[in-house]
Amino acid sequence: MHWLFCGLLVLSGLLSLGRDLEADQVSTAIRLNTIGYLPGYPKVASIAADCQRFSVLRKGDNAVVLEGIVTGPVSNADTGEQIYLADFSSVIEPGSYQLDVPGVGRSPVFRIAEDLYVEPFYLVMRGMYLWRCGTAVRAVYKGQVFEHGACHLQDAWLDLIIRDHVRKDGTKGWHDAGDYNKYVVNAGVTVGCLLRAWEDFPAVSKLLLDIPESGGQLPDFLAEVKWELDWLLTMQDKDGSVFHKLSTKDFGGFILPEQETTDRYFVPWSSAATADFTAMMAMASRHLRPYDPNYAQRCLDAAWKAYGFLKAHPDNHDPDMKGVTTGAYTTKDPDDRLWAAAELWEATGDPDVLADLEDRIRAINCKVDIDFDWGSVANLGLFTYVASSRPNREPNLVQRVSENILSVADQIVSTARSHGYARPLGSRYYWGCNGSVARQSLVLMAAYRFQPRPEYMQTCLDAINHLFGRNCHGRSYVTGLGYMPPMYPHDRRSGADKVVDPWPGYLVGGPWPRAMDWNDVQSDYRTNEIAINWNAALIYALAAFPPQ
Ligand code: 9MR
Ligand code: 9MR
Ligand code: ZN
Repeated sequence: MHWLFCGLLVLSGLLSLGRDLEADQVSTAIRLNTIGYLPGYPKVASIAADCQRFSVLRKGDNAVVLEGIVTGPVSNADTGEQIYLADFSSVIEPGSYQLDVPGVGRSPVFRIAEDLYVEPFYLVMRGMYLWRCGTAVRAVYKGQVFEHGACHLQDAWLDLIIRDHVRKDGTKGWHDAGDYNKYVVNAGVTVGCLLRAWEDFPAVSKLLLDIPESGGQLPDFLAEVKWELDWLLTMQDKDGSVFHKLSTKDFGGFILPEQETTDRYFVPWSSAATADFTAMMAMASRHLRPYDPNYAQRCLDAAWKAYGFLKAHPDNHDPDMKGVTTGAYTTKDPDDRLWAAAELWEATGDPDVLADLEDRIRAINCKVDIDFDWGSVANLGLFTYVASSRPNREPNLVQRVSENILSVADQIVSTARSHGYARPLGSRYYWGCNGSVARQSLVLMAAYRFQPRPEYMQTCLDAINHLFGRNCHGRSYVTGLGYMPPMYPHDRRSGADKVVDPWPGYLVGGPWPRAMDWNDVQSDYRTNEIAINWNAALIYALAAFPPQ
């Protein structure tokens, strides 16, 4: 079966799971992936309560399919809990199950299935479509309608660029997060992760997204990314530089986007935005060329122009925000410039760009980051560099980067193994850390391509398991999916519409500063917002596990 089928799946099968069980039997002390498990992979639950035995019950007839003894306890430093582990990897028969732990209770119902991630992958990617700006969007999920009208059609004013009240087209793109602004730097890591998924996992090309472009020239996945690229192309100034963001002066209220009519402005350029733009456009040109060569050429021309500007302006240049107080996304540019050179070289084979890239790789001593986000995109460049089939790379550099990818992946594996909830990021908690947990899958999969060790794939699944419920909250961190998902994300659409449930398919930022510090309340933008860079990382992780 392929992603192809996901549009056809009857969602109600999955959704009814939560309903037919006695709510009072469920113990959130039993923490596992509440979506479920792929048959051929390890299955381990973390139990934060005293226990000895467990059994796995099949839903429907309550047959005991496995009885086992827990191991532990291990003391989990970041939550201060004593954690017991229940390993039920030997259960491989597809079906719906619950863990029963005498003296503790039952876990939420979960599935074992080959097609486990078909629906989550669809829903989380469709979340990107629902983030579209400059158009009306609509989705029906669990019988509820999520929709808004065409928004921000006046994007945007040039006052902060040319001091005249003049409008230039800046429509389309995705809203960044729970707010409706559009930021080039955060688009960078987002588009980078999505196009990396496109490149790494061929099954992605089969995904049907039910978007207006479906059935057209581009596969749906690329068509969705192109909505963002169309906007990004409007962010380049005539000289090749790229505006840092497009935004209202201050954050607006919790209204639907079409009701937000406050003026929005192009905000002056930054070198990081210009470099990320270069990388995105070069990468896009490569992947869109087979489907739309004219558009691909436009992307490549834009990338060269931005790169030329960067060459002429070699110093880091932070944006002059001109009093615009919304998301800052300021970041030093060396990592962005490295990624830009990597993608432009991969797209063109240009020897000068390769020289620039290899200088930059030497300058960071071939360092691979164990986690990364919008402020540190060197990994994206390094992955492209080592995966390339182009000639003339310096063998010693390729070797060192490859070794570093492997050793960092090994560290991620061992970090997950020593954590009570197998969290591949260990005890690091910060704004958006759920996105980073998902994004570690890019490092693991880069390593897997050199050395197909099963633990790299298993640790990708640890990341997914964590986000869907094997965490100290025992809840899914993704709206609309799994057990007790977030109900009150910091999302202006979800807060403003009349539907009780939040818009589905969105990963919330996650707990910090401590493991327990997540609050499912709308005002908590520090832990309970949603954002394109976090979803894109989860999309990458889920794309790694299409049905076999
Ligand atoms: O709603 C804003 C959210 O999207 C941002 O991530 C966050 C941090 O930049 O800021 C939020 O806006 C808040 C503002 O910073 C402070 N006053 C309350 C605003 C709404 O919650
Ligand atoms: O994801 C961003 C996080 O890494 C930063 O620490 C935080 C504060 O600068 O900002 C986050 O990004 C927010 C952005 O500034 C505005 N839109 C919502 C983003 C997610 O909260
Ligand atoms: Zn909009």
